[in-house]
Amino acid sequence: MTDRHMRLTLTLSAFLAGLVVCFGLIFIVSGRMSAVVPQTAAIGGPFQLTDQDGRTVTDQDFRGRPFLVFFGFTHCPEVCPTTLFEISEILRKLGSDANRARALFITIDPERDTPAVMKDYVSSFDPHVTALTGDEAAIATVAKAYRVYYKKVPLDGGGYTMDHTAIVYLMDKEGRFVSPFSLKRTTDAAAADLRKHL
Ligand SMILES: [Cu+2]
Repeated sequence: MTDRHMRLTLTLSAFLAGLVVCFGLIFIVSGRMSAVVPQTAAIGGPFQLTDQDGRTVTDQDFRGRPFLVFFGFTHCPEVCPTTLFEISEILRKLGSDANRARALFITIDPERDTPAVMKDYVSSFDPHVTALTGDEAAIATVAKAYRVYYKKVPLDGGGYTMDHTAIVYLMDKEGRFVSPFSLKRTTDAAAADLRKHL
């Protein structure tokens, strides 16, 4: 092989390698898009639940306001209270604009989380947090709509705890899913993000 041939071969193989990388990337990107888009579009949906004052509430009651949605339970030792505390801080940062937003805390433990229990629990958090409960079927429906996993786990000493998805969802004014709402940032940054959707 002459030097010139050698160079040509090298150039050609570099070009081919480049092509493979390009197509590979397109494949990965398009593969991911098709996996992500239908899922995000399918998060959320209609629900009919009971708030902490015993009133029947549906998704339509939140139209016109962006809202955060978090599923949990009042007996949760750490994740739920921490998350609700952080959401409360964000709502407080919004000042009077918080009236134009909402945060929904939906129980995945309706057996223990009656409206009265929920009312007592959310009284420790920002007043713009609405606590929602319902019968087993209504909770199963809303959890499925938000693709939330939950499971009862028996405890050694009797009783039980709950395993559950701990994602905070951001929904826009029309009740459409925007994105997961990250709490792993400053309160200011999270409040600014929420404010964009008012
Ligand atoms: Cu929890």
